[in-house]
Amino acid sequence: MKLELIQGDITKVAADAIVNAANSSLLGGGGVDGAIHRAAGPELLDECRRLYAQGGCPTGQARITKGYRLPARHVIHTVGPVWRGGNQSEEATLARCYKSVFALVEANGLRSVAFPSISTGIYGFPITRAAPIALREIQAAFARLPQLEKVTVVLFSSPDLEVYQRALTQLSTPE
Ligand code: AR6
Repeated sequence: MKLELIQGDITKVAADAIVNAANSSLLGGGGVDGAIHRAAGPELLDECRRLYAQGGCPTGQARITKGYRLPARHVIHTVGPVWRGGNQSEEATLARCYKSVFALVEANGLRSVAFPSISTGIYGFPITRAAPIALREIQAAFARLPQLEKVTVVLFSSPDLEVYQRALTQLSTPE
């Protein structure tokens, strides 16, 4: 089992699946969602339109599509919480996103998955609070899923990467 934290562009990552930080329409948007749709090509939007017709993806849930022109075989779309100050169960909802993604990883027999930092861009979730939630859920998935070989967290900026690296150190050496 292997967890990697890297800085980069998730659309370049070859994995069984990359995760998209989408909105509940699944019809595209800005941030990593826009980048994934641009790189995957219009066939991704066609498949997402069919999911939209079936209700899209409520916050905290996840849906899987093919990866089309991406190096990744699949895209797992999840919808993170919008940060509203921290008293609207945002932390539990963010944890639920990771659990929903790993449920699809399990159901589809995937062995490698790459995540962006869900909710910490346009949705405004403080990254220092999101990082330990993400890392804890990833560690729980490794403990639960024997099929899982590699999880990569792809941070877009070097300050974001440092936040995740610090959070990982703190999780492994709690005071
Ligand atoms: N690779 C990796 N990470 C990226 C990339 C990339 N190519 N591009 C951006 N990020 P955001 P959210 C980082 O805003 O907060 C969309 O409009 C970014 O720096 O993409 O969950 C959706 O349609 C940040 O750290 O997602 C929704 O409406 C992280 O990805 C809404 O934004 C997440 O930022 C979702 O907002």
